[in-house]
Amino acid sequence: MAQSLVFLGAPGSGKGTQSKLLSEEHGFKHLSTGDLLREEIQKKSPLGQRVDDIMKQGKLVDDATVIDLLADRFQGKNQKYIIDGFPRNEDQAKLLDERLFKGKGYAAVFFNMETEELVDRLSGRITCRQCGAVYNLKTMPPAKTGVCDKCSSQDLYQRNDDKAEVVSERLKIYEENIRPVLRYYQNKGLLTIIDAGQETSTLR
Ligand code: G5P
Ligand code: MG
Repeated sequence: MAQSLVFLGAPGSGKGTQSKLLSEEHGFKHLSTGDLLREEIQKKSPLGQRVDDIMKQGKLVDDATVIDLLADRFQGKNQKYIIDGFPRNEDQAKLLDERLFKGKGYAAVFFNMETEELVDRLSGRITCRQCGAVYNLKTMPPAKTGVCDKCSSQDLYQRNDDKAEVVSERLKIYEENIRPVLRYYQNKGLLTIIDAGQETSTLR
């Protein structure tokens, strides 16, 4: 199978933005566990109703639910993937290897950056509800205010977990869990660390 990528990093570190750029240019299939969960909430599916409150509070959804959601989108062994937002803890890293990447080549990329700037980025993020394009009101606004550059929808919204109090909970949970995940990939020789505190196009 072609080499897939696992994107690790704090909320707001640019995982989604870089996933979209790389998928468009290099043929990866982008699977964001956050996006998949938000789709379920938007559809008001039983799973969506179950996770809505958990996500509003910035807490993690249980491992089994998220790996099942991801496994449902895996299609065939010749596709290369960017897995964005999974794993969040060591158990999830093991599940990914056992269930989806068994014997397959991949690399883990850690988006490293300072917390202060993350809060600033998240407070300015807006997302298109129709196509998922991500903007930043301060640094990367759409060309026409309130209109998506990609699909012309006027449905640009602020995620409800980007409120200041929820962002601090998300960052706390991230800090509590990230080290064992990095160690897991470092021990396997699969970890690359990038400086995510720069302007957008650098990873490309
Ligand atoms: P998500 O949806 O995975 P997070 O918290 O991991 O949420 P988030 O917030 O989506 O990550 P990101 O994708 O890393 O951040 O960042 P982004 O959207 O690309 O960029 C953020 C902002 O910065 C944007 O405004 C963008 O324009 C700007 N920006 C991007 N790159 C740059 C740059 O290079 N320079 C500058 N200056 N700006 C830039 O997860 C949400 C929830 O879902 C559940 C949890 O409840 C979680 O809280 N969940 C899981 N639960 C359990 N297990 C899992 N594996 C789960 N995955 C999701
Ligand atoms: Mg994201």
